[in-house]
Amino acid sequence: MVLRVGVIGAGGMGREHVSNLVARPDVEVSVVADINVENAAAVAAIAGAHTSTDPLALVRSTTVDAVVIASPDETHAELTIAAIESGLHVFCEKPVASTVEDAQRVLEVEAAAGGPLVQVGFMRQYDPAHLQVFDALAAVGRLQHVRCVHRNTNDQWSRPLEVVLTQSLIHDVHTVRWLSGSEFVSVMTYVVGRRRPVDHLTVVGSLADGTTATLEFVEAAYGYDVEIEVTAEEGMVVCSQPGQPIVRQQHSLHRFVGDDWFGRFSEAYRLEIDDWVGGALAGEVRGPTTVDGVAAQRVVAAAIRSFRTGQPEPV
Ligand code: ISE
Repeated sequence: MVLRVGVIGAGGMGREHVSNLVARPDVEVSVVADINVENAAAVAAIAGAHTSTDPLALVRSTTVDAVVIASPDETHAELTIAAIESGLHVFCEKPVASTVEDAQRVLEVEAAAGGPLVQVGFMRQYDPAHLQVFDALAAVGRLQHVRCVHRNTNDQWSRPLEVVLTQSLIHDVHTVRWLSGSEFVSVMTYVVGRRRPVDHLTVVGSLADGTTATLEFVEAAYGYDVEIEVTAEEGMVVCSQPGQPIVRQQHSLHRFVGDDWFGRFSEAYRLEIDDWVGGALAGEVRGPTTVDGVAAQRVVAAAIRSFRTGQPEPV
């Protein structure tokens, strides 16, 4: 069987997903929709697909079995709901919605449609280096603390706290939930904002099983760098950029740090979309679900409240 896929959003993520989808013999990317006609045409050309400027018409058409939603964040909830109502399998980029209420609405519509149909793009859990951390945790006893450090290259970006949390730090929220198998119960937010609303962000959290977590984010000047450090009762597990040698030379020690998430997580993007296609063809969802999307959005909402009140806030 061939899965006929429509792709909504022809920006960087739409392009990445189409490039991975065309490598599969069991997928036909039939339509790429974007309000920007040139972007739609450029990404559609990778797959020999048609183009559209009307994403809602795409999800309501009978020419696709499944849809990838990689449009701007604020469109995710409405498009995902429309796709579920059309009976399509959905891969929705994170966040599944911009607010807890909208994420919850997606979950309700999905439940009313008879079960999970949506995989959410929390791709860290497909990254080989993250998976090595996950596997290594089995041998180090109960977790005490998870530290995630997330450095974007986009030094020139100036995003408000709400956007940094829903676009970037939400990945680390999911990483902590996935690695610990536990839920955040409260969070406290600290922001350094001297040159822009958020220069540096730290969210300190406590989880239901007693583990604590620090989630740190910065728009870094030097490169895209994502690290995890887990402290457990019998040892520690540390993960950083994979596949780059450490070079000692002329009284210094070097390791290459890349530019962006496309390079750092290319394998994770490939593996997550493979898993989604396999699930959609089998009529199931195998990766992160809307339940994960709602849970992460609740942590984000509490982190925003904590910044406003200056107090720890329950999730
Ligand atoms: C971006 O939208 C992503 O999803 C990247 O994975 C993340 O690292 C980055 O901070 C976000 O802006």
